[in-house]
This record gives sequence, C-alpha cells and structure tokens, in this order.
Amino acid sequence: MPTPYDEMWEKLNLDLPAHEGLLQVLGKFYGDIYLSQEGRLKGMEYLDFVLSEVHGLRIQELQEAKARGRKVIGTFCIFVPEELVLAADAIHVGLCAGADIGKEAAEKILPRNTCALIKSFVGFKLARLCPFMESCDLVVGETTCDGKKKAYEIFANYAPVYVMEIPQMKNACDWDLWKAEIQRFREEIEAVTGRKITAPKLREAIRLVNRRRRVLQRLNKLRAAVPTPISGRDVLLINQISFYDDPTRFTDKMEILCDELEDRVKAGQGIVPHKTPRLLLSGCPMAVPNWKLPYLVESSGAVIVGEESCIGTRNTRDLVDEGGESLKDMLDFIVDRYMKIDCACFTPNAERVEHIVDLARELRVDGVIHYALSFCQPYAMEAFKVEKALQNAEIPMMSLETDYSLEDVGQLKTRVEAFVEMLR
Ligand code: BJ8
Repeated sequence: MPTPYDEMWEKLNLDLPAHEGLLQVLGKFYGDIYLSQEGRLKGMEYLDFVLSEVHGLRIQELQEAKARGRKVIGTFCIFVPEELVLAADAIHVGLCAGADIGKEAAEKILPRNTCALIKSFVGFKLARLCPFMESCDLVVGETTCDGKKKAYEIFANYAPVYVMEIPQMKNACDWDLWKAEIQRFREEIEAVTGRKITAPKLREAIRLVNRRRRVLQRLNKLRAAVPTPISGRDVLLINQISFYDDPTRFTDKMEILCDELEDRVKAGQGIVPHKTPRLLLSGCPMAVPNWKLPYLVESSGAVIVGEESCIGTRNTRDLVDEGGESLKDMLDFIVDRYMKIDCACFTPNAERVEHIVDLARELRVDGVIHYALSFCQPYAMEAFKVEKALQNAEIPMMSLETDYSLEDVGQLKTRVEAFVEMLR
C-alpha cells in the first residue's frame, strides 16, 4: 500500500517491499503485545503515536533537520556521551537492534554464534531496512565486548563508523584513557558537524539530557508503588523510545505521564491486582522491537517493576554534575558520570551486583529474571555472581538465555510460568 513516506524511503535506499513487510509485522506485534493491554494510561497514547510513526514522522524530522545542516549521529551503546553530540547541534539516535529480520544476510559476514543484537544491527544495514541507520552521518561504535568490537570492523565497510575505546577496568589509568577518548570524540564530532562545542552549548546539553534522565527516574520511583501503576511492557517502550525521540518533546510528554501516574498511585490504583508477583529484569539491553520476554512474563501472571539494563536504569541512574563552569570541568564531569556505568564488560564489576540487590529491595520484588542474549559471554558469566548475591539476600532468581527468534517461546513460557508459580 502506498504511503506518504515512500519517496523519502526510496531516497534513503530502503528495500521497499521488505520494509513494508517489516512494518506490517511490527504493527501486528504491537497490537498483540501493547494495544491489547487493559487500563493503560492516557499518556501512553503519545508513545503509541510515536511508535506508529517510527519510520515515518521521526525520519521526516531527521531529513528536515539534515536539510538545514544538522548532522545525525547513531549509536549502539550508552557509553557514547550524547551531551557532546547535542552540544554540536547534531541529533543523537540510539539505533535499534532488536529484531532478527536481517539475520540471514548478517550470518553471511559474521559467525553464526554471534549475539542477536550484533547480528541485528549488521542485518538491518545489509537488508536496507532501517531508515534511522540510513539517515546517519556517522555511526559510533565502542570496544565494549569482543563481538561488537570486531563487528564494527566489518560494519565499517557499509557505513561511516567511528569507534570509541572503552576501558575495561576502573583504575586511575582507565580514567585517563576515558578522558582522552572523550577528548578524541569531541574532536571527531566537531569535525563531522563543522561546529565548535562551547561551554554554553555543552551546559545546555548536559541539562537537557539530565532532565530526560530525571523524568525517567521519577517514572521508576512511581512504579515502585504496590500495586504498581504501569506495566513493565509500557515502561520498556518508554525507555526504548527515549533513545530516538526528540529529547525535549519526549521529556515534556513524560512529565505529563508521570503526573497521571502520581494520581493513580495516590488513589491506590494498580495495573494489576495487589498480590501479583513483582519481577525485576536484569541483564542485556532490550532494543526495539524486542518485547518477547516482557510479554511472556506479563502474560504469565507476573508484572515487571524494574529493568536493570541499559534500556532501563543503567542509562538513567546517574546524572552529569551540572556545576561545571568551564568546558574542561564539564568534560571532566562527563568522564566521571560515564565511568559509573556498570556494564558487564568491566572487570571485576562488583558494583553491578550491588546495584541489582539494592534495586530488587527498593522495588520490593518477589524475584529476578536474569536475561542474557545467547552467545553474550559478559552477561552470561555475570549471571552466576548475581545469582549468588541474590541468594544471600534471599531473593529468588531465574537465569534465561534467548535470542530474537520465536522458536523458543513455548519453552520460555513454561519456565517463566513455573518461576512465577513458585513465587506465589
Ligand atoms: S553499556 S550492555 S549497551 S555494551 S548483548 S553486544 S555485551 S555480546 S550490548 Fe551493551 Fe553498552 Fe554494555 Fe550497555 Fe556484546 Fe552481550 Fe551482545 Fe551486548
């Protein structure tokens, strides 16, 4: 069916028939997983609209901004400091890598035993299905896990790629390395955009990104109520959309949604009955449109009340100190804030385990599901330490490994149902 965006998609060199198929599948999943929920907040209508226009209006906005001279910078990791991108008047988009639609193409140039997230971003590019990726003037990679690090070498044959080196430990020399990397990134962004990052611009960007983090913190505090006023699926969607929507508009809309949530909490209204088992999801990021596990969990009689993940609290927990006067101070505060990220790529990474136990207690969860993508060694390895710490805290945990395919849905559902039953 023709759409008002066909010409734009054609200019972006998308594979139009395959792209139409993708949007149809996405629409069907969205209807089943999201729109079928009862008692959703009025504020979620904005998110439904943004998602329905995911490859339409937002891409049009990006093209219009590009026509006015702004650059679009795509990223795959929360280590990339968005503040520097915004301070150079560029647009930052977190690229999605949550579907296995280009898997076959990806497996021709990557080992099959690569995690689904990596295969997904390579597959989207090879299959010409992502208008965000095709809008990017630069894609920023990072040396987090080995899979990503090596995949960017291959990906660079198909897109303009810049790679940031991420430290693997948190000693003084790692701080120095990260500081140098932030400086190198600043120079790269200035070169790509042709704009200088000045102190007033960086201050404005720090405040803007902090404001978005704060509203998501507010949301997470509100959902800690018993009974929880919003489904985990909806919060995951909010977090996913936060990566590519306009940050000011998104934050304004989320303030309104939080006001509505506050009313619900005051009135003691929950999205599920009082005794519904409350779960924390912990582990690998769930990029759009990876909704498989949250849907399985919430259709098995439990509710998700927290995500210890990069598309969750790992991205919103820490703010950049806003007290920096000079550009140097501000850059130092950015260095400090990003070094607090507790990705499993770090060693020894004890703080992640502590954060999980603290979060589980704060959210009054009945159990934790640790989620690792198949072939993701950093998170699969850490699952053992996490389980031990949760055992000591007397919080039950189940560890799952899966990918983006639907082949294991039956098996996963059986395991999730058994876990939820055990928690009752
Ligand atoms: S800061 S979690 S976004 S690296 S799932 S590709 S780790 S094999 S995504 Fe991540 Fe940044 Fe860390 Fe967050 Fe590798 Fe694991 Fe795949 Fe992963």
